[in-house]
Amino acid sequence: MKIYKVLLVIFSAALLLTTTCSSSSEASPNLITNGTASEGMRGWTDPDGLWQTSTNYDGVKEYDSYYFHPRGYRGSNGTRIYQDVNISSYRGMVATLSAQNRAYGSGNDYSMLKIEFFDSYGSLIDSASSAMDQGTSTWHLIQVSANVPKNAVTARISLYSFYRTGSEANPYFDNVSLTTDLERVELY
Ligand SMILES: [Ca+2]
Ligand SMILES: [Ca+2]
Repeated sequence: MKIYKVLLVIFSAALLLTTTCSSSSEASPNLITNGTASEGMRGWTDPDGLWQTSTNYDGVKEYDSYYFHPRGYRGSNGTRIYQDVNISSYRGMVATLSAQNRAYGSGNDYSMLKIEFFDSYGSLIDSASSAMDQGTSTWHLIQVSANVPKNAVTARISLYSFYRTGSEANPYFDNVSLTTDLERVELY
């Protein structure tokens, strides 16, 4: 009789564990508005007024139809577009920001992704940046992961472009994604 009780306890524990894991470890949907550039600049703030969407700018072929890029920028401090995402439902989870990225040519201009977390007072409480991507002329994934702080309300998502060479800065971005999960996504 006792063995049944033990088995029942083990079975119940296993069931509870399975239920807990399957319900809470699911990644969130993509929290970015218009990450595909299919709706122009909708959802994005462009403080420098330099960014646009194109499909074949200066012969740069698309990744998936329209992409984001700055035009005519040559400053050394970088230009960015950003959007604010409500992250309050995902505190304590790992947020992963990713995008397809390329430059005009190899060794060309630099790209970077950044996540900034703000609390309910609008104060910056944490941030994380991807490695500065040294441009290649082929589309590839760049990404950064960060833990969502306990008191985070807003995640500000930025696509950065840094000028290095030529007549303008030429990083291109497409398929921007922000998802959250309990586990850190392996960086590669
Ligand atoms: Ca696109
Ligand atoms: Ca350039």
